[in-house]
Amino acid sequence: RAPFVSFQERAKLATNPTANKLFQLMASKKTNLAVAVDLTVKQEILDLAEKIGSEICVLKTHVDIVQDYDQQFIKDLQAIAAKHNFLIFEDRKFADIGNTVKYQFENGVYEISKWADMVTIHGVAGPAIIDGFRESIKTTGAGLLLLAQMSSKGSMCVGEYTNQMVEMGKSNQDAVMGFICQERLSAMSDNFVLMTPGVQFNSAGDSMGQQYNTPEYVIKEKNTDVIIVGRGIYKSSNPKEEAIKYRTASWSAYESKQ
Ligand code: S5P
Repeated sequence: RAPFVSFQERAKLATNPTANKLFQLMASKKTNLAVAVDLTVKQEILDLAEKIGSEICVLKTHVDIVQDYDQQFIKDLQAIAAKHNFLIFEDRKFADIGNTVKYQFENGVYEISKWADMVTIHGVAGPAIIDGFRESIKTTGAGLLLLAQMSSKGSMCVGEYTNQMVEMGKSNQDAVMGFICQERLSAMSDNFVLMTPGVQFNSAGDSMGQQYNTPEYVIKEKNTDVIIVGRGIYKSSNPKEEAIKYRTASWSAYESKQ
């Protein structure tokens, strides 16, 4: 396994401002738990964010599933993020040509570029997709997360495609803050944040292809940095208590690597 480098040290190596911010935040708040809040009513998202905000480093959204989305929702979410000190990750999975993703990022109903600290990107269209983000992230310092691997069954983000995504990140280190992946590959240098979805304590998967691993397995065995937990927390009858369990498990797994 690659030698252990602490989040404090990784912050110094970071080449993207949001990667730097997130490494520092994780080190000071002592949490490497990100929560995927895939709820469809804005008040439910805000209530959950308020409940679990103290436990997390990142809150991940899919704003296009929110039925009553408006700009006030974002203002409220940002206020909770500031109060509890976490970053906002819009999991938009942009995948088109540079010119189109520029519109999708900056315009439309959501105006994602105005508020997201980080967004996800697929590489199917080739590296020039990153040019669609350059102008607006120059002012906001937002980070791009490249989908190098996926958690779902039969994912085609494997092999040479995965290697190419890592190369795309390395050639665009100013804009790219890290990867969504299932394992640390030797080519993934320490300046990148590695975030892993498909995490749950007690489930093998769902009926639509999702596959799960435990926090310990992902952070310790697969050596990534951040776990992304969705249904394991937001579907729980006590999300706060559950978030504390995931936070504790993933933080001790991180500390055990020292
Ligand atoms: O490979 C991936 C990448 C992502 S970003 N697999 C995923 O599941 N995700 C996202 O992580 C997915 O869109 C969802 O928001 C979250 C996982 O949710 P859960 O309920 O299965 O934990």
